[in-house]
Amino acid sequence: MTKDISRATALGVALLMNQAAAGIVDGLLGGGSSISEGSEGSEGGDSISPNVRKFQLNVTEIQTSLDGGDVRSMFALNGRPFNGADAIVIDEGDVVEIEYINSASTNSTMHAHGITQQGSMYSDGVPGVSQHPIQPGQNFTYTWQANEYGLYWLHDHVREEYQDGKAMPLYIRPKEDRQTPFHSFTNDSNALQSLTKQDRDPQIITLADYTTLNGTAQKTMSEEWHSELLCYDSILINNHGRKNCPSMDKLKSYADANSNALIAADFITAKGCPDIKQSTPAVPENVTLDADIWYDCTETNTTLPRFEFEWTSDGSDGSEQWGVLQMVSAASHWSYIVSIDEHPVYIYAQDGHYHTMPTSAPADAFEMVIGERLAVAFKLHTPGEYAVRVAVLNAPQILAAHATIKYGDAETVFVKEEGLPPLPASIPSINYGGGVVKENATVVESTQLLAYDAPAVPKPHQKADHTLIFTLQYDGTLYWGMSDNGAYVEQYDMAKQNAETPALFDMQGYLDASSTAHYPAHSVVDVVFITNGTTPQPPHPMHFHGLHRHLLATGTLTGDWNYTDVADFDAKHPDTINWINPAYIDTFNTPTSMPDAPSYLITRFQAGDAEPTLLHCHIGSHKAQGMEYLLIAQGEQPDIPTYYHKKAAGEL
Ligand SMILES: [Cu+2]
Repeated sequence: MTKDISRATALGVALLMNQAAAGIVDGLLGGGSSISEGSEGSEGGDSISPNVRKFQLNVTEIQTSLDGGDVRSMFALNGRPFNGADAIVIDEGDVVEIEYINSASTNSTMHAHGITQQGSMYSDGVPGVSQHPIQPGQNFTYTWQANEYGLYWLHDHVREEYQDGKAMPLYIRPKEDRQTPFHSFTNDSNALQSLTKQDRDPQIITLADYTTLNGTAQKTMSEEWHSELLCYDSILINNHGRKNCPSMDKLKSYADANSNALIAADFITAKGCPDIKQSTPAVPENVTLDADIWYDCTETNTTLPRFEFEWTSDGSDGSEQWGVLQMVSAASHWSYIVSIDEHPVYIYAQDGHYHTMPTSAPADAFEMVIGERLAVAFKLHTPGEYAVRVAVLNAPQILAAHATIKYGDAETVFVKEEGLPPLPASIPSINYGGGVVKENATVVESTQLLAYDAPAVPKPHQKADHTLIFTLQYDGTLYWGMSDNGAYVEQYDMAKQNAETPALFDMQGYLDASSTAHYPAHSVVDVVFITNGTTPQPPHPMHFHGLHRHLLATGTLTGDWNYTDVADFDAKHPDTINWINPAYIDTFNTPTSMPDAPSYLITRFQAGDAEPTLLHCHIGSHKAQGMEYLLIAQGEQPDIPTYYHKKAAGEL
């Protein structure tokens, strides 16, 4: 299967390169806010003559505010930060060409998060791995074939600047003959039709944490504070932010209920943040903490995003009507818990693949971690408007954002609580502190979904061809690392981003480099994450570039990881590993660890062709401090088009 995909991709690229050579590149730069697109090829493209979809993304710098607060510097894609949260929408099978034009003052790259890039790793957008950083005034054209479907996320991969505006969603509409899992929660023909239609043209929600400090300033300030930034201003929902300021009494009660040890009622600020001078011993006495960043809350009054759904009948004929939302977490730091008042959801896709729920019960709330994409379906029952709540989950900050869903033409009654926006008078399942308030609520975590159309797990109950045990560790207040050799805190050398020759163009030369592991192409590889150490650790959203992987098991250990390999673990803990239909994803959230309770998470996959791929924690500050590793599948590499060789050699 991998070989077929490679061939199709190579064909698509060859086609594209021929057209480029013939000067048929007709995508024009957008004058303002929209993406410019050119298109070529046959209708309903297939692997022989795919549609070629061309886009240009021009990066500039602007001054703006996305939450009604102070204006800050941001990057804009075609005139708007995050391209206004508007997605590039293509069809499964299309060849996509994205010309990334860097008109900003810092270098960058564009990674298509979740796209497997089999046979096209030269378009993975990782500095020092698949290309050089794109310098100001330069451009770079990414080309790949959409062999996947579902929701993805384009984002910069240099430093921490994706959070400053250089990111946006990308949606691949599934082929019409794709089997969907909708029948697992409804048999109603009207519902099935509507779900299929909405899945092809979904409403997309992008979530992100937002602050007036840009990524680079955050890093500089962190070193001065001896603490990461643990205090964001707002959560963006499709670029709409609102600075909320609940009463101190409320904030204190949420802090008490929050399980994170870094926040408590004794030292919470009006912004819902820890007063790190009291909570974190490493913070120097004499350091100045900016009041706007850590303490003072100034409520803003921006409008709430509203997502409307079709409501055509009064339901008296018994036919069902449903809503669908596709969501991506584009956050840089926090995990979220999400809930729609009075509308339990069936999560049916995760990281671009159809999945099913862990049990037959719908979720009153669900977790979303950085880089994760989820699709949710919910039954419409009583016309009206309902609050959508997004809260930071078990982190050292109390913060939430709101949107609404609406269907039918009933007039909405709004109620306003101190420091919050006027919200529909709907009944919540979660509160502002991320706590569950509905009785007997079902909450689904990111690691619990089951694959619906993934490939079978290779070598069930057997040892993989290659096992990598990664220890995720923490060193002091600021430094994170990971290693596959038991060494304490290996940190990825960020100077590699500017390496003379990116790894893709000298794989042999990188085999023995620091923060690098390798295995044979096409071999079955287990990656086990162990989170331990004397300091409690938060969950780490570990993201694999390249192929998706099966999530075999995750949990807490009573002692060290004392197993020779995953087959040994399986033998000693029968029925712990799901060999049948585990989640098939690209972002794996490791469980919280405590000093006496390390956590583990086991992944397996069958490697593709020879290629270098990155593995990293997606928390911006963890990645920036070195929580990153290079994985090399060794063997004969697929061909790389001349354009990318020339780019790597600095000849273009
Ligand atoms: Cu991390």
